[in-house]
Amino acid sequence: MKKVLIISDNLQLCLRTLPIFEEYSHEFEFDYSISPFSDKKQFNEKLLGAVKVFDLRLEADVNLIIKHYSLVISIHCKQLFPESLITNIRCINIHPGYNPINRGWYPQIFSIINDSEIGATIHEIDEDIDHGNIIARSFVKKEMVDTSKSLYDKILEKEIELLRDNIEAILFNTYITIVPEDEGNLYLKRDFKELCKLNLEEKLTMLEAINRLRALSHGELNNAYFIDPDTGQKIFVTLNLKYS
Ligand code: 0FX
Repeated sequence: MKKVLIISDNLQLCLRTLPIFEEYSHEFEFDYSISPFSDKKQFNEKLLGAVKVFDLRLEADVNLIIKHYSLVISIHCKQLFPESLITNIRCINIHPGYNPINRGWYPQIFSIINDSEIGATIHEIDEDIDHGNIIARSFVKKEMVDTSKSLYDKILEKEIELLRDNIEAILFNTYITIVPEDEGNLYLKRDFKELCKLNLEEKLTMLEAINRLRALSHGELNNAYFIDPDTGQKIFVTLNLKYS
């Protein structure tokens, strides 16, 4: 039986996609794995199985994957795939952005800031981040009332839908890819960190200010902050939006 490795650091998405893979368990054996920095105990409990840990910086781990698996599917795996892995096995990534418009870190945040289109993409992994040939992609509607969290939730649904619609073609390698139109935009974790620091002296229109704050509002998470001029302490800011 062909073995497929699913590698992830996002438990929520793993749990949501598990039934999609399970439908093919009579033809493929699926193993779940995580990165060394993810919580193994939590993944084991929720996925009800022995989750493996692979450190893709280690040659021994990469060689093990190459030896045992014929396909690797990244479901929000936060590790970079080394060249030896992507040249020896077909590796596929599910990305919470519309390639090549929103490559990289927390795409919905940058799509609100830049007012760019957003969606989800399934693509082959090449040597650059979220850059390989596209297997499937689809837009998600972004509304003025969206925060990072509400937009992210819509994107997760779209990722699941794309996976369900394309799982057979992915497993049996029967899809036709699209070459990304251009290099698009790539944002990194440090760009997000930079956005979070609010400069009280910065001049913005009200629209720009609202967009910055809703882009950085993600439920209870502490993202945007400014420094209290009186105490020097960090004050976190989140924005709540709703229609009347
Ligand atoms: O798994 P994931 O949804 O996705 C991230 C990247 O955005 C994605 O491009 C990459 N392919 C994948 C491997 O990692 O990330 P997360 O579970 O860490 O965060 C989910 C959302 O939560 C994120 O889009 C924004 C929000 N968030 C998360 C943290 C940790 C914040 O707003 N602030 C935070 O500090």
